[in-house]
Amino acid sequence: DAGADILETNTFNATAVSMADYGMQALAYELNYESARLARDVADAQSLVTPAKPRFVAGVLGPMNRTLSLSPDVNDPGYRAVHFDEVKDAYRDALRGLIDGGADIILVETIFDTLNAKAAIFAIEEEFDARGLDRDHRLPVMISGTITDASGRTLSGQVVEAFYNSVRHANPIAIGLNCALGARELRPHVEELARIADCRVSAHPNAGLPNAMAEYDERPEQTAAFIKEWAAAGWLNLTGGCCGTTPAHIKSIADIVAPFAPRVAPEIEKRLRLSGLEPVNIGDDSLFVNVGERTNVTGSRAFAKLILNGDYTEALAVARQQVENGAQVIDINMDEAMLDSQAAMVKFMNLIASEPDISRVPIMIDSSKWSVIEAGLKCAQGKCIVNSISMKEGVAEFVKHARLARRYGAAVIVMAFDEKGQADTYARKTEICKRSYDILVNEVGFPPEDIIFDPNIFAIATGIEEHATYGIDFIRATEWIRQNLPYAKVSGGVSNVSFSFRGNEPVREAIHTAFLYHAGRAGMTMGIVNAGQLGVYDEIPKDLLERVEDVIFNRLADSTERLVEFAEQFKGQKKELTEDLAWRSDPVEKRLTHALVKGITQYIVEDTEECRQKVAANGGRPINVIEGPLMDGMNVVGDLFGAGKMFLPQVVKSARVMKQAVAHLVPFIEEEKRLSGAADAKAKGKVVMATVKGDVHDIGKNIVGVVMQCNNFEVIDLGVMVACDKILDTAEKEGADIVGLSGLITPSLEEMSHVAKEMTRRGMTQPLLIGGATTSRTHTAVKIEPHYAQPVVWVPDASRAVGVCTQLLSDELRDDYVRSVREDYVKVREQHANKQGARLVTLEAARANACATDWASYTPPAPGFLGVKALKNFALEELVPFIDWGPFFQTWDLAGKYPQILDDELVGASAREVFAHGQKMLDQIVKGRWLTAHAVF
Ligand code: THG
Repeated sequence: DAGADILETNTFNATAVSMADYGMQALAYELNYESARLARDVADAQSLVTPAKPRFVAGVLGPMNRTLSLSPDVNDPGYRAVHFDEVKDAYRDALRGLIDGGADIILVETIFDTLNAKAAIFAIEEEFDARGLDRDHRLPVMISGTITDASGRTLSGQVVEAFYNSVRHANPIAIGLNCALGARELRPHVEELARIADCRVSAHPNAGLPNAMAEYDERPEQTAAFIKEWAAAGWLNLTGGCCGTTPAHIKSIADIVAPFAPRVAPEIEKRLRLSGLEPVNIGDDSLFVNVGERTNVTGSRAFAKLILNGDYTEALAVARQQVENGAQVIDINMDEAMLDSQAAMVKFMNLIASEPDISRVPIMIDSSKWSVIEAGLKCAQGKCIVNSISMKEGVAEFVKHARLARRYGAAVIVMAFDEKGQADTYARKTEICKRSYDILVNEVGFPPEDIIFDPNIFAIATGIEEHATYGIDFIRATEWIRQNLPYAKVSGGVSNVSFSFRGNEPVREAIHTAFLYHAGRAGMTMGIVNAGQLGVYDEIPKDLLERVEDVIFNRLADSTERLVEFAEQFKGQKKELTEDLAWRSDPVEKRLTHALVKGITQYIVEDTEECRQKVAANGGRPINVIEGPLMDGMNVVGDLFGAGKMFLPQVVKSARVMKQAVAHLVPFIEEEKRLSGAADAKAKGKVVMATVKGDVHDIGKNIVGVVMQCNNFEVIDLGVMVACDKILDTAEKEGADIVGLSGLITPSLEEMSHVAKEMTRRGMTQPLLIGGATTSRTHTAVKIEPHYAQPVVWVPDASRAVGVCTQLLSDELRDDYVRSVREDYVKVREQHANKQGARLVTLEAARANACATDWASYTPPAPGFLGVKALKNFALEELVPFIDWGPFFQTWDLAGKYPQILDDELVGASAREVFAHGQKMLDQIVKGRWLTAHAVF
């Protein structure tokens, strides 16, 4: 009725993975089937009414409550709560229901982790195949991601273009964005999609952000006004509404965009479009792309040793150095006889996913075993390169691997191998590449720009006659491929070429540099290289260069002998490895901040210890290190996150560094307690806390736990997804003094109200604390506190937890504090009720209600005087009663966090005192900012 062309099924979380929380996984198919059928009936009925405007059903596959790219455990970044195949199977089951129920379109939406979406795409391809739906009969697929951070990235850290590169293989009829922060914030990202997408572009935003009561205030005409601009700019083909939008919103949107022509997709150049967290697009105008070779157990003894010893922290440092040294892609290879290669690949890939400065770049998954490659592909949200496929086991295997690579959304390296073996001459190299190309492009339908040929770089200057032409044959084959196989790229393992000079690093470097210079000019797109060990062609000593090039081009009969002899003088020289360690000479406080911002754990224990000693030397206590420099560092992280300059995976890393620093200090804090005899004394109080049922978010809660323990509270943390009974049983059994509830998602608000009611029913007496990103003072006052007669307190962030608990458990402070909170909440409820009375009306209604004036029959009174009148000699105190402080306190959010300011301290205070107090409070808020980032979780 509102004018929508497409109806979405209400199946957002109807997958076995999500429904398992409720023991309803077996119902996933049925939920999808019935939902699609319902929408089908409505759409068909409406289509009969308006035959000129047929209505369609979009079967929705939502994002799930478990995510493949992020670890839910801060202490174990390699852990995953769910696996690719599980996610894929769950989507497939849901999809069957949607298709059987009559969906016209499959819509994968609200994607915050691209890897989940890739599993959905895989399931879609599988199901279409299973139903024998060929290219002309498959249902159209729409893909829609969501940008959740001010940083303009998905929750799992991808920028919009990287996201698009990761899902383009679905051949969607439309790519879009939905949900999240609302239309206002979405604008630049829709614009970006409109610029880069070669399919249609869609956007269905939320009605802005919810208010404190989890309700949406944005009115239909406001949402529509934003969308109108996008339609007018020619960015949109489809639009609509997500959370908080109503039929009235859909009507406003449909009406407002009706006059505008749909976007016309621009001509998008065929490029090899890869991605990590960021896109890497490689075309003819691109510079040579360095692929880091060091994360290869067969290519680096050092890396092999780290992996075999299970030292993954240092192994990650190798990957990071590759990126720092200029690798734009990293090659990962775990093929080693003494290793469970598949397990090592999965572990390393998952760890890399938690390292934003590594996973920024695309990954080349290198293995001679297909199963290892496939296991690696299941861990990457970005668009990877498979290294490699070839015809060595026949055409059937080659085609099968190519199809699978495509289904995972990866580009491929094709080695110049066939059933007879590896191509070693120019003729064999070109013949095999041509044959592979034709099969891939014509039979498999593989995009030619995603094919990267490797015409085999073999060692030169080996002294074996047949090897003399290896260098020049590779370069000539490269030239031929680039001229004859449109859009295909060329790569190679560069360090192979110099194997016969192993141990002579300067000469190897010169060979690599010269070889790359010439191969690059011939059209070599990328190379697997030691990124930190490439020189500058012009800086190779001329005499050495001449001998190197003699070998590469096979110019003289004795090229090899001449180079070998000349190379002798460079033996044993080593090149210094440089890592940027300038920050290590900064003062310790600055180093801590640097480590927190950059997420570097390497020196955190030694720096924390140095800081602890420094603080101790000045008479301070170990806790001061946490409350001072570490909190300051986290302030910086919070500020950067707030400003969109850091994104979630980076902040998670910071939290991990913070955790290690705190872990180092805890024994010192305990020792201090023991020495002061405090350990014998009773802990300040016992707090039972949990993330409520239905919610898995716990970073903020974990930080509250650490801070509380540092302050001598005993904390029993029940973890996440904790049922009400378990929380309250534990609180009773343990004789807890306080119960704390945490939650991030909106449904948790209701669960918290439920817990409050249960506490009343059980006749409990413990104060109840409420915290987490969607909780608010208003919600607590209006929806929770009325259900429980004992103290209920909203705790805005972890820095307040200690203060609140101390006051609640102190014999002297408790009564006053509880009274002030209560009075405050009464006031909040009154304000809220008043607001409810004054419901917003439509613009038309407001205009109709305009004040009718009658100027004709009105005679204004003459003013008492004319001109300027100066009021002088007023004391500030005299003015204070006339100032409305409300806006001041609201603007700075002082009223919520410091209710006592309004109530007690400043009654009768002078203006100067009010300002001084305000200044102090602002200071604390600024200091407290570090926690807002965590509260977001
Ligand atoms: N084509 C494709 N993939 C490949 C290769 C290729 N992957 C592996 C390899 N070849 C490319 N990678 C390397 C990595 C390291 C070295 C050579 C090639 C190397 N390593 C030193 C050595 O063996 O002397 C190791 C020294 C050390 O232990 O640090 O040279 O051709 N598609």
